[in-house]
Amino acid sequence: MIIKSADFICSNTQISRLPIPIKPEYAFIGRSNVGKSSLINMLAQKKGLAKTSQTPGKTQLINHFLINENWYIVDLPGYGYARISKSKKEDWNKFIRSYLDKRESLQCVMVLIDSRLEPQKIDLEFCNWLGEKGLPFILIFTKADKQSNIKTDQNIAKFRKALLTTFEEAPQYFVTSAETLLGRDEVLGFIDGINKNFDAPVFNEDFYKQ
Ligand SMILES: Nc1nc2c(ncn2[C@@H]2O[C@H](COP(=O)(O)OP(=O)(O)OP(=O)(O)O)[C@@H](O)[C@H]2O)c(=O)[nH]1
Ligand SMILES: [Mg+2]
Repeated sequence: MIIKSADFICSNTQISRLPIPIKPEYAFIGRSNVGKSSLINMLAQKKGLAKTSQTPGKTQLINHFLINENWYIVDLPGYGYARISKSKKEDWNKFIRSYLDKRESLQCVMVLIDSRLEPQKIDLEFCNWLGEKGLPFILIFTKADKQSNIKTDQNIAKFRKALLTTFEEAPQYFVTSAETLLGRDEVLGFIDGINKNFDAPVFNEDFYKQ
């Protein structure tokens, strides 16, 4: 897929204010600092489209980016950020989970996993929650430029093995680097395949006009 345009559309804390769900949408989610915003900028080939930071907790809203005037990338706040209060964490959980569960046009949840780490409980739990809800998801391993391919492959194998204790089949996955563009064509190709089969969902227009 060739990216001709990538535009920031809106940031939201209210689900009722999201863009009308008539275009296919892909949510990028994962632990704080895993590289969600960097990956989005890499896919779009537009530096600064999504705000990145060395300090975890940078993305705090549901951010919609329109690609090729045809589909949305959604940048979500990271989970597992230790330095926020328990009540804020619970707010995050409620808000993001209700977005993921209710968004009619959401095609696939892109779960980002740091390829440098052994399987993390919080990531496995999140995948299991998606599985329980029947939400389609894939894994995107990030920051592959930071260590050897052998190490990356080992961590991926461990993560997939851990998922197979609860899933019958391990989900599809991609290995990426925002620095080297590794995995860019593959992730965009995956999205393109889904977009081609997209039928605009039936939705309650009044809800989105409030
Ligand atoms: N070497 C390398 N660094 C990366 C890569 N992806 C992200 N980073 C760095 O990791 C840090 C966090 O990246 P972000 O993209 O802001 O992470 P995020 O998941 O959006 O973080 P929050 O919005 O805070 O949840 C930044 O310092 C990035 O430069 C990558 O593929 N390779
Ligand atoms: Mg971010």
